[in-house]
Amino acid sequence: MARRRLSTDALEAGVLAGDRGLLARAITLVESTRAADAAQANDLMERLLPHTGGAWRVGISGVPGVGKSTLLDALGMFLLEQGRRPAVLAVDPSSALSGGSILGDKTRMERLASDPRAFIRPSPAAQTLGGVARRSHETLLLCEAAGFDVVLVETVGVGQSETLVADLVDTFVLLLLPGAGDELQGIKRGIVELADVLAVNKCDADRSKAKRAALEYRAALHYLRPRTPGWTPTVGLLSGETGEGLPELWAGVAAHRDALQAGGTLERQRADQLGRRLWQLLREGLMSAFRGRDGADSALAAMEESVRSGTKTPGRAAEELLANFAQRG
Ligand SMILES: Nc1nc2c(ncn2[C@@H]2O[C@H](COP(=O)(O)OP(=O)(O)OP(=O)(O)O)[C@@H](O)[C@H]2O)c(=O)[nH]1
Ligand SMILES: [Mg+2]
Repeated sequence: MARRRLSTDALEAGVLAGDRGLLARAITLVESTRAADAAQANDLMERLLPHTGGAWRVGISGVPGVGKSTLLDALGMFLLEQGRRPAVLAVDPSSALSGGSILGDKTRMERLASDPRAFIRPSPAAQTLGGVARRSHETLLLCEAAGFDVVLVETVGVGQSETLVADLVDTFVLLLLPGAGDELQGIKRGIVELADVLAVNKCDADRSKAKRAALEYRAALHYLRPRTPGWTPTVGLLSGETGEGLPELWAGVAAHRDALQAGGTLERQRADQLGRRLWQLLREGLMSAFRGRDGADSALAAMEESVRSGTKTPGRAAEELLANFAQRG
């Protein structure tokens, strides 16, 4: 689908005016992998930089099926009622199947998707890195420049995505399932450690089970070090479907926000995130420069084969490849 390229002026003005169509075009630009687009995207981001930073950035995570999309719809509507302007960056698991153009998830965020005051940007799960879209950081900033004052970032809970999303947002909300408390013994421990606000979702289905899970998580959290100094993560009961526990969930987010703002922690956290973003982009850029040279693929494949068959050490192979890269620039 070849569309006329929009000028940076037009995109800048459109985003600043809060035009959702032009915001979507700007996001498509920053997501593009073409070199010409990347240059324009950097220009645009630089111009918009003074208009960013104004939103509260909230990550919503949890295992597939925990109810993230259902909650985002309810939370988005709740925020609209409070006069906020929410934007949602969603990861859409279903659109991976259809090639990613149509928002299968819109059925789960029906109310919010049809409200002209809100903005939803889906990313097909297939195009994400560990459940976080490649350009979520920039997309989030674009939403801020467009005047959205709460940006909700959904991620599929597949392990590494939580670390990535914690690098992106101010407050990290983790949804849990009732009866899944024993997950704490295993891999989820590291994820729970990152969470600022936790909620046992689907409490409408089995309240006593949900209550028990919340107690277990609360007890376990005592042994974990909170991400924000002076903040004790909260564990509430929630139903994205009935809306029960929603005001309490948001109150938890607001309280965490206050804790972050006290003592300049928020500024430091955002500065750290920017620093890490630079390194991330550098790594990405170096890798693509490394792989993008003529004949790089076959040279790499040959070298890898030598390493796999034991005729070359990995160290020597890396040394030779890097020397070659440095020489040819
Ligand atoms: N009983 C109950 N069911 C819920 C609730 N929230 C979501 N569900 C159901 O759980 C299923 C998954 O909900 P989603 O909102 O799509 O969950 P998700 O976490 O976005 O799932 P993925 O995007 O696939 O990772 C759906 O069938 C929902 O109807 C809830 O609060 N209570
Ligand atoms: Mg979902």
